[in-house]
Amino acid sequence: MNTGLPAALLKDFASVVGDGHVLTGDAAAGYAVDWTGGFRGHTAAVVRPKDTAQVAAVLALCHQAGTPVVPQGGNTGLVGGGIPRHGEVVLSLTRLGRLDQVDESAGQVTAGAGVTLQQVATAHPGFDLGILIASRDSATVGGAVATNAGGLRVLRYGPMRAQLRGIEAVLSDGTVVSHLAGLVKDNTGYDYPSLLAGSEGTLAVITSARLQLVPRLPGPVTAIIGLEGLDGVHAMATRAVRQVRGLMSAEFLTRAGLVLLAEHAGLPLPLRAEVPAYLLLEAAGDGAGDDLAELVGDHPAAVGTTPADRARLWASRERHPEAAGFLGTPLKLDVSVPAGQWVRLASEVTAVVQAVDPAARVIVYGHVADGNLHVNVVPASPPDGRHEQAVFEFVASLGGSISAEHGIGALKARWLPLARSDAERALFARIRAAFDPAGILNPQVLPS
Ligand code: 2HG
Ligand code: ZN
Repeated sequence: MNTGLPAALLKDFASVVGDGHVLTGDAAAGYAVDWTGGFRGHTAAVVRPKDTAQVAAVLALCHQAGTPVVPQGGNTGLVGGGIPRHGEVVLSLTRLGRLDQVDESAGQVTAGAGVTLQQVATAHPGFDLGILIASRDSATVGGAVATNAGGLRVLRYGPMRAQLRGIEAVLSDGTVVSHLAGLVKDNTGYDYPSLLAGSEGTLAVITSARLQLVPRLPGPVTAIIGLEGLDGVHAMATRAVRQVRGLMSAEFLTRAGLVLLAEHAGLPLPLRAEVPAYLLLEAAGDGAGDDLAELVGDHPAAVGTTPADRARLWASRERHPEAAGFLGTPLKLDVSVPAGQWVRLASEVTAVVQAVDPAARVIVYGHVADGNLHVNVVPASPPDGRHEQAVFEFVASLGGSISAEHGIGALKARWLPLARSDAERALFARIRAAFDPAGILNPQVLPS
């Protein structure tokens, strides 16, 4: 078989990780496509090391051969950052599954890059992971750090970078750097763990992370509230942030998305009332239920306190990313604007998209307390960049960012100049060259 890589290199990979962990041909195909089907690549080989030493040895081989590498975690990304679109070798980190015991004194844990977020969240009955994302059963620690994942509780705990207390990583030449003590106070030079958070596999390959956990709060309450319009959602979300003790999440969803989920996935609508806009709120700890009840007043609402009821309510939100997929292959545009501007973005973005593609379908939802909306577009015209251009220019005009929590990846690389100045991108290039002078790590992602 012609794999496009020297046979000797494949043999060398196999001598590091074992024959069974160098995948080629059909066995490699699943690693070359994302879950939306929107990003398809090809790879000569998927290499699956089991520990840091093997990652280092594989990278040293790639470095020597000048072979480009795409690091990949649970392959749940939405911007093509982990897909070998140009035939790169895939370095799959899912076997780095070591999860240490939770350090109860520090409330921290050290987890291998391949540990799933759900495994971290359930590692100890008294602690939780501050990050909650729908793909938590597949998404891994390494990928979540590399993309600085956000999700459903950022308003309370911040993104993945805020949970990070230390990192172990391998540079592109195979050098291991490790800083995992987890000290809260540690002013001993550059904070490279923080720099690797959000670097999208372009600076180093993360093999392990030291994570700060959060106390698991008792008595979580979830509510979905029906509202007349987006201004109502904004007003209630703003009040919730100020008034609801223990607020964890404030999520906006539309009837359009819920109707698609009802039609295609049989998911029941959360409320009997026919309302255009919904706000999901979750709070936990003392007084959470009372505060939520007071806020909701006599608006139509469904409230859940048992795990089953809460899961049912959360399904309406967590399955929202699937909705647009029932209409075609969606473009997933994750953007943020200043908090006061999200209503304008959400109300006008469909018209902005339809100005360049009149029959395009648009579903909008997201993390409103963070000003972060997910604009899911199902194009009718060829997806030639016109949709991104229209949305990103609109977002930039509102003072927003073209990537809130999913990264730049391959999808948005062209539009980075909308978000970052020439001087900033020149600095990015210098940082990148310092970490990876050979330029073999995810070369097509986040180019500067
Ligand atoms: C979410 O908030 C995720 O559900 C995915 O960030 C968003 O699929 C999307 O566009
Ligand atoms: Zn999101």
